[in-house]
Amino acid sequence: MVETETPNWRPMWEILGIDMEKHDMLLGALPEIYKKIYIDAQKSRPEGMGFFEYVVGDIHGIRVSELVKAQEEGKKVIATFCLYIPDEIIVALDAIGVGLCGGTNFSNYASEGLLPANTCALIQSSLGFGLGNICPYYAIADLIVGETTCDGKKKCWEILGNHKNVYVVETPQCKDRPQAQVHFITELKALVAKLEEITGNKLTFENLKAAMEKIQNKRAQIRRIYNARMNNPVPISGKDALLVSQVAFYDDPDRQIQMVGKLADELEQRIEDGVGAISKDAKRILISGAPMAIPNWKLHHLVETKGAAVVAEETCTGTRYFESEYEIKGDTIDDLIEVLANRYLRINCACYTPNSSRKEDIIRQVKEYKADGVILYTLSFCQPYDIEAIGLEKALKEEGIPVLSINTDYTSDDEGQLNTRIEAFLEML
Ligand code: BJ8
Repeated sequence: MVETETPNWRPMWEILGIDMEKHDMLLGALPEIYKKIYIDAQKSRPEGMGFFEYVVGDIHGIRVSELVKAQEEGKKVIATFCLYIPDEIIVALDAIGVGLCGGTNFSNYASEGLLPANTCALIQSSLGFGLGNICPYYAIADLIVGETTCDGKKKCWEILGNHKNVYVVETPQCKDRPQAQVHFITELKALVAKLEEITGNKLTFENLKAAMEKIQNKRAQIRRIYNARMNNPVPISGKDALLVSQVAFYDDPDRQIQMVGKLADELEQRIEDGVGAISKDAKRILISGAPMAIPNWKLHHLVETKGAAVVAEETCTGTRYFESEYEIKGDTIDDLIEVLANRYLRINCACYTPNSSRKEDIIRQVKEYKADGVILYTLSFCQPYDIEAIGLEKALKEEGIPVLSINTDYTSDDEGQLNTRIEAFLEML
């Protein structure tokens, strides 16, 4: 992790009501994990990763201080958990969006007794961060926006709502139906009304259009990183690309446009110069499945320490975040909201039925990223992704695509077994 002098953030955390003892433990452990995974295990990293390293190195500091300052100036902080909640609406209303999610089991102690043991790691972790007062992004949020995707999350909002200001968007279940579009538009308008009430600002055609342009630009920069990953040798490791995506969820969109854009420039130059982050002969792996919230770097680390390269992620912390571009067209707010609804309903998530386009996305991406094999990644006790993985494994094999299914959690208990299975899979490719 970059050794830079960081200001003393303790007074800020104390004002936010952070449990300092637990927080010290959390931040105390992170640099070592980061060093092992990112510094010691990698060579030939792009220089542009320095910025992302700095952001992670001060994960609860500088960005939180920006949010505190923005709140003092009257802005609101809106926290979300799912790609289905449009950033565009939050930005248009001059609020700040932060993606909240838990990628470590460190926080699970705080959700113990509130969730059954057979709850997915992501929900256990997220709820623990929220209730344990160890995440300043939770502490500072003026509103937490949930959604009705999987059952575990639905129940999580009820528990969280006893302690925080929570609003739930009802995402439709059969997203391909015409009535789902009508319903989602109604829900998005209700979200607009809620956010107008919280922010005191009014949605206009102009501010929504400007926000859509900004968010599309942010996504376009991330797409450039992914486009670069289609090359051989791959100019950036999967681990580093994952970090870029994870940071994108909570950093300032304008800064992201600039810094991700700068990194993309560097990667494009690396391609021209034939510089790779991982050997040209490395096996190329596409990972598909559940999102990987920061600091969940487990699977990428296991794959890349075996000499392979993760070249893309068909996940919400991967391609689902930036694919489904849209044309900004229309003359009214309603027109723009319809464009947004159609775009978001195209995100292929296992919580919806049917979700057959996900298979098509994976097959297309295997070709685009020239992947030698696919790893289907599911979190233990996540039924939607688990069930889809069975059908996808069969379907991909029928297409002649080598596939490995991995079901895991945030612990390191299964690393020995996973190492053996991943090694065998890579040898077979
Ligand atoms: S659009 S993937 S961000 S819902 S792993 S909590 S599904 S039990 S996260 Fe997601 Fe939106 Fe879909 Fe993307 Fe439930 Fe499964 Fe846990 Fe999950």
